[in-house]
Amino acid sequence: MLDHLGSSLKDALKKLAGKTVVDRTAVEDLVKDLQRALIQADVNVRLVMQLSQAIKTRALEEEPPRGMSVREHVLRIVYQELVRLMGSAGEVKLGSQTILMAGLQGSGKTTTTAKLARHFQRKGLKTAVICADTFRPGAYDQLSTLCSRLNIPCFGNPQEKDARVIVRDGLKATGSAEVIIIDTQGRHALEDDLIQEIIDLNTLTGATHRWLVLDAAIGQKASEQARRFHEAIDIDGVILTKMDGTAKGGGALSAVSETGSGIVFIGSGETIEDLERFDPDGFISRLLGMGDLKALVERAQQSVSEGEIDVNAMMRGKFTLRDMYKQLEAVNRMGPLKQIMSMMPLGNIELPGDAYDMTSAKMARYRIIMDSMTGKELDEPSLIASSRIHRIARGSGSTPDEVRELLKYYKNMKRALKGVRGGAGKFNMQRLMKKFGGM
Ligand SMILES: Nc1nc2c(ncn2[C@@H]2O[C@H](COP(=O)(O)OP(=O)(O)OP(=O)(O)O)[C@@H](O)[C@H]2O)c(=O)[nH]1
Ligand SMILES: [Mg+2]
Repeated sequence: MLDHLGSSLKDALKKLAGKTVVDRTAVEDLVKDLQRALIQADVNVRLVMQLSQAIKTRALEEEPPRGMSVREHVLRIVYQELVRLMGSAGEVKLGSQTILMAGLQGSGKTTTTAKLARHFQRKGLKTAVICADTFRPGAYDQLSTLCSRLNIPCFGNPQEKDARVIVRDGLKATGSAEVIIIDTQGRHALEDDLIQEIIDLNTLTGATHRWLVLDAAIGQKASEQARRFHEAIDIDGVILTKMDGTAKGGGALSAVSETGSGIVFIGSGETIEDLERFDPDGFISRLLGMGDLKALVERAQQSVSEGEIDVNAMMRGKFTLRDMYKQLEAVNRMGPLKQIMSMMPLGNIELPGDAYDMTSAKMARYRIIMDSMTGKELDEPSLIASSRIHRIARGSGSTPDEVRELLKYYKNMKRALKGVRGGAGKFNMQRLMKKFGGM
């Protein structure tokens, strides 16, 4: 996500870290580097100027808090101002609500509607969706296919040409749901009848939230869209999609300031699970390579609660074949390992290269092999000597070499995960926080 911006910001900070004294020239250099990085990422120039002015003034005028070096002081200011640039996170409550989705064609409304439904369903809320898109052929099928996989009711009527009628009927049909999400049509450009329709739907539903879905790749044009939709229906939250695929999310990021509302979620991939609650602190920490422990822990907890994987135990250093088995199963749910690991503090862990690009075929193979192991072997992999390897190979219809390969993969994983632990053999929170806070 915004890899290029991340690495140029990191470079700018590294440069500062390498300087013997942090004086006016050093601050000015840093500010110039930051400006260049942000403008390249398509962040609105006016915002960049505001930000760099604020950093410069604060860095040169504010006294560093006691016990903090000038360098740390400047880094902290950069961090704080970048967080401020993102705006605060938009509010998401866990209660009864109706959410109206707005956005241009292809921005990701339908996908995000399903992702959101999944999000609220996970939180234990009874959720339903309405397809009010009468423009796109197959709109109802697209949404209802996504929803049926999740067992989420989806109301629609492909024969009806008036979205207002569909929504009126839909509200009746989905009345018992706590969360109702309404997917609407998109057009190439902002046409007046599209705007009028969304105004009508807003009035009709008395929507609790009006969320604007913006494709992160559209750059500066995002501002105009955001402004038009905001004027029409008073947007109170923005969802940035396709943050996984773009180098220039800065344009969309800047557009958020047009609505005066915060970013509520970020879409970071095509699967239903690729939706993250936006958190400005975490977002900037990650961008700057400080890792975002919070997001990791949240994600990890989510999967634990579904009986999947205990990342905390893993971090305490306990990692058996059984854990690996669960881990392989959880990878699908949690997203690619690489993405999970990018949320961890920088430099804390180095996974073996092949851990990242394990194919799903191989993952399935490994699971079959592990299915032929006994419970005891899964819990105590050291038991698995040559004769057991042959037995497992026979039982799973694989070769002894394949079993050895799996064991080798396991050992590599285990060794790599040890890197996360502190010196005392326990997961050392203090050390981690020091790394985290000390940048
Ligand atoms: N990589 C990536 N792709 C996404 C994301 N969100 C949506 N997409 C893809 O973007 C394309 C368009 O998504 P839709 O959800 O159909 O967009 P829409 O706004 O409903 O489009 P219309 O109904 O035609 O207005 C699809 O191929 C999605 O899979 C995301 O966060 N990351
Ligand atoms: Mg759609």
